[in-house]
Amino acid sequence: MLTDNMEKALNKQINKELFSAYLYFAMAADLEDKGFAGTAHWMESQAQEEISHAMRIYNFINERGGRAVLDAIEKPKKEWNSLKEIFEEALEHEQKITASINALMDIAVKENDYATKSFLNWFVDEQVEEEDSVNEILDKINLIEDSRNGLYNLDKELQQRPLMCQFVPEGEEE
Ligand code: OFO
Repeated sequence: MLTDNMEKALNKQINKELFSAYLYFAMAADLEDKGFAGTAHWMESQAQEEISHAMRIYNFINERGGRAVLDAIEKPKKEWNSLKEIFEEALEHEQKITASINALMDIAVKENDYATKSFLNWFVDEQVEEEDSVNEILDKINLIEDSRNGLYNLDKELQQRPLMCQFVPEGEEE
């Protein structure tokens, strides 16, 4: 059984993961509008991953006999000034999510909730990856500066990231 405190904190994290998805979809839409189709694709994949993080927590709450409760999702920003600004903000956001996962872990440790601690370990590792992948792209953007060639190649590289799932509109299936 989850304590009320742990359950509430996990539910808040569902909302944060869904906001992450919202934020990355908003970034993808802005990137698409600015002509960075490959980078927009990378962000769409990132947004899908965030939904899967929310689902993981939702399933865990249910498995532990708790009650998943959904709250309103904050409205994300619509526009950014540059590619660099988008990735700087994404990194800042991931750092906040890392802090939030650490705070959840603190609760689990304080409450001697071994099952939640074990569940959260996956998220602790995932956050290292999340920050690292955004940081890596940011480093490349800083190296490229305003080189059109460099931006073109980076956009092509980011296009390679696979989506977690493909949504095929009804009637368009193969
Ligand atoms: Fe769910 O890791 Fe990003 O936010």
